[in-house]
Amino acid sequence: MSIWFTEKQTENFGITMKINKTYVSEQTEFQKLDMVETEEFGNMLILDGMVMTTQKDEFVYHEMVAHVPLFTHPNPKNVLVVGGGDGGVIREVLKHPSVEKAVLVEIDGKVIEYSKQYLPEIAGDLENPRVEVKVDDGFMHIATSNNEYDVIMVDSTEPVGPAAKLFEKGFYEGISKALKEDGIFVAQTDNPWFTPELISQVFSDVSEIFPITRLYTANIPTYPSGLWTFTIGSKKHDPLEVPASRFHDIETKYWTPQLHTAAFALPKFVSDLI
Ligand code: AG3
Repeated sequence: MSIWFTEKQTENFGITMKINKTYVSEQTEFQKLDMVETEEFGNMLILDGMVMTTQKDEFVYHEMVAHVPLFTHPNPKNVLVVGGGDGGVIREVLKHPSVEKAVLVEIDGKVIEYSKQYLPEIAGDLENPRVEVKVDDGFMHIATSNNEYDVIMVDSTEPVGPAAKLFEKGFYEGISKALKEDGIFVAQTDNPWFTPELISQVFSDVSEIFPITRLYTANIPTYPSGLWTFTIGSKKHDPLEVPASRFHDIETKYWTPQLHTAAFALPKFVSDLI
């Protein structure tokens, strides 16, 4: 007998994977958390029935969330990750020597705990001395931060359940206040096939707050449609005008200096959304 997991990505469409083992299946204080071993993509974290990360393709998302804004900023020192309790974005952030302090604010301590146990190559850097982990509400953390961060990365789940308020305009206003005068933020903004309105809405909200607003994409096979988007809001530095000399050597599997720029070249039906 074999066991298969399906994420219903829409009412009528899904992605299905063969499951070898279930390590955890529990209702936390905030969401349903499953940690499983898949045959094709290694260990996988699922929240509320949605694929969050897998050992095989996690590098794409984590590198693209971290390196695009961090290379856009000339000297990022203080960095905040909202969500992202699996630690993948933090691992990438630490590859930037300018970063003195990276704060992770994750609402669900169980995500951190089980990621350390079952996704060690993703969560391993959460113990690094440059990292401060807070189990707390990211929305509240943003609301109480002023002029503190150079770069903020929003590594949230989908706009349902605990992350719904992380897609609202008021949250982006809070982010702007929490950023320094030349700060940059990035948020994962879902996919153009099944959630085109979300992309349009977020882009329009962010561009009312930030003078520079940009959308870029990456290919993530286990996420809905595989074509994922990220929205950048920046007060001063344009991700499309990064001097080549700023791209220092880092070890990556997806991000390259060429891709930093190329990721902003959008298919027509995607650029029509913004
Ligand atoms: N956060 C974004 C996951 C969104 C996936 N959506 C879905 N499967 N419907 C990923 C967290 C990785 N650190």
